[in-house]
Amino acid sequence: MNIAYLSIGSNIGDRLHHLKEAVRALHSHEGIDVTKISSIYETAPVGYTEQADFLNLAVSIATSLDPFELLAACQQIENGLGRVREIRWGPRTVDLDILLYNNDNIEAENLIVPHPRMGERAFVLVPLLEIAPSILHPVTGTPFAVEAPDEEGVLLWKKVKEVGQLL
Ligand code: A4P
Ligand code: MG
Repeated sequence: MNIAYLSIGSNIGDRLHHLKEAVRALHSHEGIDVTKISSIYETAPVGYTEQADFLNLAVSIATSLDPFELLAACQQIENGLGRVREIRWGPRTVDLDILLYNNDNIEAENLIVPHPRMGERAFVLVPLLEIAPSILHPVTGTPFAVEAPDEEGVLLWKKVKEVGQLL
């Protein structure tokens, strides 16, 4: 079994509903078990800033899927929840990114793992470190550090303690 960490975000419509639907869809996939879930954070948009605040969370999964199958499953879930790709880094009903997959270092055209921008994004790291506080970067072997998360606009929005709360 493989262990992967995913980041999930939404900033359109009923954001909590979209996160729940994404977690449910992951969990109901026969090759995926959602094993840990972070609290939900409200986060200021990064990259393209003329858009609404996001809700973000992180999950840990146990999966029999290889990384490319997992990417396809994530994209299927995004599409199923009505995601339309218009602006890069722009508004989205739901976005599922693969942060880490075991200790793999993948540099394919359609998949880069560890996620290339995760180390500098508090909206990714604050939820991730909540469920995996001692995790190390698979390539550098160093811990991930969040600098001044509050100043980067990441606020606890809903405390979540177990996966069942979002199913
Ligand atoms: N891709 C490559 N590596 C991966 C990976 N590890 N996980 C490819 C998932 N996808 C990966 O992604 C574009 C392409 O990335 C995919 O076709 C896939 O083959 P996308 O989801 O279609 O587009 P995107 O999400 O707009 O682009 P990207 O580059 O994934 O954006 P980011 O870096 O994920 O940023 N601000 C806040 N506060 N919260 C957010 O959640 N999200 C973004 C998106 C920007 N600002 C945000 C947030
Ligand atoms: Mg994405």
